[in-house]
Formats: sequence, structure tokens, C-alpha cells
Amino acid sequence: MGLTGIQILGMLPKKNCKECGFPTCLAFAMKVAAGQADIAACPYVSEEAKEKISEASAPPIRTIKLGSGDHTLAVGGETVLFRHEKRFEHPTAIGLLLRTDMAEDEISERLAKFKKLRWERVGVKLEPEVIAIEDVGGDAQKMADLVKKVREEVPEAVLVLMSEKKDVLAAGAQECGEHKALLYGVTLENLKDMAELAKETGFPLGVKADSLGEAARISEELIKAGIKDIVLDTGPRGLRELYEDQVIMRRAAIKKRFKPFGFPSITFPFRFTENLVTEYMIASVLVAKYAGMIVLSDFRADLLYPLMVERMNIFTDPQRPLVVEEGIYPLNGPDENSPVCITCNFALTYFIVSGEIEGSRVPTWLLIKDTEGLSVLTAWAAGKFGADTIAEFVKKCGIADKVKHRKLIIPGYLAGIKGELEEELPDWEIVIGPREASGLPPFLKEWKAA
Ligand code: B12
Repeated sequence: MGLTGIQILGMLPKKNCKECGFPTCLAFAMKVAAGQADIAACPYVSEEAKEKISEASAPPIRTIKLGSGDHTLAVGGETVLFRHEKRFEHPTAIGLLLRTDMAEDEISERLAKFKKLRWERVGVKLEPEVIAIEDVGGDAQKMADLVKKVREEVPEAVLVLMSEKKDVLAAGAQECGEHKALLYGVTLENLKDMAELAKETGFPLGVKADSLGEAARISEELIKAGIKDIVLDTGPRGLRELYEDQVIMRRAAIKKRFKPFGFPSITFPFRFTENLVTEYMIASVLVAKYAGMIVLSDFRADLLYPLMVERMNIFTDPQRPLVVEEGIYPLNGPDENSPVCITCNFALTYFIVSGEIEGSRVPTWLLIKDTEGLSVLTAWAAGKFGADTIAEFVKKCGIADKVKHRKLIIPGYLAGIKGELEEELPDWEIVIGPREASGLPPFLKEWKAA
């Protein structure tokens, strides 16, 4: 169980030095207990206390980091059973399968798909992250060659290397260098060898079990052997069992703090069907309940896209609205005579307004002001989209250098701030636009710079 703020305070040196960034040790302890500050920020806490507090405040499901640098992928780190209790932390990683016995052409075709099948939706990138390479035949050189090819052609991909043979995984790991791959294939038989390999490489291990009980046993043995980074596969028995395993592991880790299940899972839906559509349906269940990683037998745009959208929706933070970046958005190729509109950075508002402007084909500058994801009127009511903040943004954003005229079109719902805004921006004429974005196309077509 986590420690309370008072328990943490008891372990601090209580100097109230403020070096942690908080005014008192008590305030700092409360933040650490709430998971909003890291105990390492205290320069005077003893190593022993640091370890105890870090351990107690660690998420019940360990965060496993794979890859390297800009291409680091985190899985796990979950703290709740249901998203509305707080949020889910790390989206289920989606991967594509390669096998060491696949023909060159097929591998090239798959790598091309991996690079191509990515989208952007409401400002969020939808991208697969993982390539899993399965050893067929136990040839270490073949594994090394394929890992090398994948690293060269898609350096952004995080790798899962699949084999029950230590030398095959070691050869693949060698080609990864610093780019941490998941070494998948730990069984009761090879456990000792694999634990050694994990220690040599510093790479996480993937458990390959035949049942929930066996997964717990292997996990327990690995923990005893000093392995910290583990990913769990409970094995292919049936679809129902697969689903139940995910739920049981999540519940046991979060409700009972059962350590052997305190790790993310990896799943392979193709083991349950030969039909690709069914495979993606299984994957969609696993995104919702609770897979850490899913490896798919193949990528198909029409199946991958909805899976990615589902993942995006489940892993957004319910307490934070989707936002777009503050800035100047040129729509339909505007020039120095084109109209200038302003709106908030709530993604829903942005996509409605920009969609209408794009549809009108009128070249337009759209200014997006950061309102912390609130809609026009909500932001106004919250003091984030009033005359003062809009004026400040218009002055600093640089739009005055892009247009010759000085006319700013504001949302019709903000008509009430016209006078105040003209006082704040004396060089600008404030034009009240229509209330609804659907009124923008006829409005813009009528618009004249002079
Ligand atoms: Co509120 N909220 N809300 N709210 N909220 C409403 C906005 C409203 C109108 C409800 C009411 O009383 N009738 C009032 C504002 C009253 C007023 O000022 N006239 C209101 C209030 C008072 C509040 C609170 C202050 C309540 C409180 O705490 N006392 C807080 C403030 C938040 C804070 O302090 N942090 C509050 C909170 C919320 C939550 C629950 C957080 C959500 C916020 C969700 C979000 O913004 N991300 C919330 C909602 C959902 C709403 C609600 C129901 C819908 C807002 C919405 O999402 N609209 C409205 C009621 C309503 O509007 N029916 C109340 C959809 C988006 C797309 O609309 O941004 O306005 P939009 O964009 C449209 C137009 O403005 C136009 O096109 C878009 C589509 O047509 N448009 C244009 C947009 N940009 C541009 C640009 C140009 C140039 C043009 C021409 C047109």
C-alpha cells in the first residue's frame, strides 16, 4: 500500500529548506504521497528512506521502458481498474509480426506498411510502435540479420525478439545496441539462462507461460533472481481465458498488490483465429481490457485505423480536453489581404471552425489562442478568453507581420467584448463573426480587406 503524507514526513529530515521546490517538508510529503512529486527531489533524505518511499509510491503495475532516446516506449504504469477513477497511463502498444523465415519481399512489404500506416486525428498522432521478430528454426544469425535490417529501415520501431533460445535472443539483442528490446520467451525450462541474458543486456524479459498460474510462477522466480523489468503472456488457451487473464492480473496487481502480476501484459490475438477481421476484433477487446502490448499478424489500413482510434479514445485523460497547439494556422493559402479569425484551442472547436473555413475555400488566417482546452464561452467564463488575454496573444503571435489590414474576426458569442478588445488593441478593428461556425463560409466570402 502507498504511504500517507504524514508517514513520508516522518522519514524526511524536516529542514524546510525549500530546495525541493515546495515551501515546507509537509507540503512536499503530501505531494509525494499523491504521486505528484518525486522523493528524489529532496537532497537530504537518506538512501534507505528514498528506497522505501519509492517502493511504496511505485505504481502497482510497473512501467517498462523499451527503445531509446526519442523512440522510447513506456508500457504499464497503470494505477486504476477504470479510466474514470483517474486515467490510464500508457496506451496499449501495437505491433506487427515478422518471422525469420519470411521471404525478403514479404519483409520489405511489411516494413513499408509499418512506415505508411499512420494517421493524425484531432491533432493526435496514431502510430504503431512495435515490430515483433519471431525466431523460426533457432538460427541466431538469421535473427541478428533481421534485427539489423529492421533497425536500419525503421529505427523508430521498438522491438520484441521472440525465441525460447538464449543464443538467438542474445544475437538479436546485440544488434539492438542501446535500443532496448523486449526479450520474449522465458519459460520454466530456460528461466535461468534468460535471467542471465537480461542481466547482461539490461533488457526486459517477456514471460511465455501456458496458464495464469504458470505466468505467476515464472514471474515470481524472475523476481527472486533479481529481474525487475518483466512483461507477461499467460499463453494461448482460449479467447475467454485470454480476456479473463487480463482482468484477473490487473485486479490482483491493483487491489491485492500481488507482485508477480504487477507487470504489463503482451498478447498475440492471431493465436486464437486465422481470420484477420476476427483477430482485430479480439485486439479491440484487449485494448479496452487491459493488454500492455498487442502483436498483430498483419497490418491492414481499414482494420488498424479503427483500432488506433479506439486506443486513442480509451487512453485520453478524461480530466483533460483534447487540445491543439496555440499559433497561427494558414488555411487555404492566405496572403497579406486575407481575413484573420480567432478561436480557442479546444480541439472540438478548432476542427469545427477550421473545417468550415477549409470548406469555404477562402484563404484565411486562423489564430488559435491557448485556452487550456476550453470552448469559446467556457473559456470566456473562466477568464481565459477575455479581451485582455486575446489582445496579449494577438500582439505577440506575429499576425501583424503577415497581413496589411488590421481587422480581427471574433466568434459571434464573444460580441460583448468588442468594445473592450478595441481598447486593448487600438490598431485593430474588431469584427463580430457569426455565432456558429457554419455561418463562416458565407461570411468569409463576403469579407473585404479594405
Ligand atoms: Co461551461 N459554460 N462552464 N463547461 N459549458 C457554458 C459555456 C455556458 C454557456 C452554459 C450556460 O450557462 N448557458 C456558460 C457560459 C455562460 C456565458 O458566459 N455566457 C458556462 C459556464 C458559466 C461555465 C463555468 C464558469 C461554470 C462554473 O464553474 N461556474 C465553468 C468554467 C470552466 C472553468 O472555470 N474552468 C464551466 C465549465 C464547463 C465544463 C464542464 C468544464 C465543460 C468544458 C468543456 C470544454 O470547454 N472543453 C463545459 C461545457 C461543456 C459547457 C457547454 C455545455 C458546452 C461548451 C462546448 O463544448 N461547446 C456550454 C453550453 C453551450 O454552449 N451550450 C457551457 C462546443 C464548442 C465547439 O463550441 O467553442 O463555442 P464553441 O465553438 C462554436 C462557436 O463559438 C463557433 O463555432 C463553434 C461551433 O459552432 N466559433 C466561432 C468558435 N470559434 C469561432 C471563431 C470565429 C471567428 C467564429 C465566427 C465562430
